[in-house]
Amino acid sequence: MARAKIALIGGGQIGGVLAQLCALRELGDVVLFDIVEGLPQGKCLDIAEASPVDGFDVCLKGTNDYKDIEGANVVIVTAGLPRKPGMSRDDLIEVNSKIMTSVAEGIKKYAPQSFVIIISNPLDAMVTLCQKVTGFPYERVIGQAGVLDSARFKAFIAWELGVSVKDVVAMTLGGHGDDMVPLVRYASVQGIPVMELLEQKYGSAAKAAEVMEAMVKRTRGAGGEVVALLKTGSAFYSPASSAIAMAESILKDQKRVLPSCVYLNGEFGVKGYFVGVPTVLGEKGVERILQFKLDATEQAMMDKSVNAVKELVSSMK
Ligand code: A3D
Repeated sequence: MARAKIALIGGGQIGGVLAQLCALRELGDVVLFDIVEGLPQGKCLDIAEASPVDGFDVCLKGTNDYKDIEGANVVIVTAGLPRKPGMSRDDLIEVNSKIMTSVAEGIKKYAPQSFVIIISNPLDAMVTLCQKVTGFPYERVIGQAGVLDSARFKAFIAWELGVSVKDVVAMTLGGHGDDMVPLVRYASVQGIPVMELLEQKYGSAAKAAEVMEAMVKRTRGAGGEVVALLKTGSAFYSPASSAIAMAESILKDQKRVLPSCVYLNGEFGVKGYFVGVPTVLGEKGVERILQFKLDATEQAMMDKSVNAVKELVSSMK
């Protein structure tokens, strides 16, 4: 059976880690595209020369020609500028919209059957734009944000409670901005509510709420925390890992439940916008959106986050 083909558009910080993860996990052959000559070729050669050490059998090709992505099963897009300290994701909209338009045209022409996972910011707007330009069915154009935002939330909970990250279940909904919605009520350690464990640790509900509030705040600002430390760009290891989990679920038909930025047609009270919600990702792309009831506070936070997405999208027009 032929190996899957994964096209990575953007060979910068995230693109390079994506290529390496695809190779290490033998997810498929990799084509890394960038407009900068030599950059994708150099990164692919570098990763390929580690193959005898790491023991992976996949082909890696760096390119500046869209033709090379022909026949890709999955395309992951990171083309675009990242944030620098003091910038919001939304500040990137003008320049990254132009880049995304050209990228989407390339994907439409050379990989018309592919599943597309967007990482470029501002995420919710870039997914919207990519779907519009490609005209691909909604189940084939999705954005990575929720897997990472949820991973950050899970990591903070695990560190706070001194338990393995593997045993924490937690999720964020909404847009990939400061108004994202970390779901406290459903956060658990193997089903045991996190709030109950925090209350045991600190001896009062008030202190538990305070500690959780700090974790929610840190989750919302986690991207900015990394930007402030790096100074020259934004997070790249964790966004790459997150998109790989989505690609793997599609390529291997795992049907994992992963929060993804997808087109909503009435789900969670949202119609006509791409917003982060729990989805089942499998061989057909977005196979299902898992709906559940939000309480009044959660719904209010979701509405606020969705309004921010609407404003962002309308600023693109
Ligand atoms: P960076 O290292 O600058 O890589 C971007 C690459 O895009 C560069 O190599 C550019 O040469 C390339 N590029 C520019 N224009 C084009 C074009 N027209 N066609 C193809 N390639 C082009 O950035 P990065 O990898 O750190 O980040 C990439 C994007 O991901 C940025 O927009 C970030 O803001 C975004 N990002 C998203 C998340 C999410 O969780 C959603 C997290 C972190 C970063």
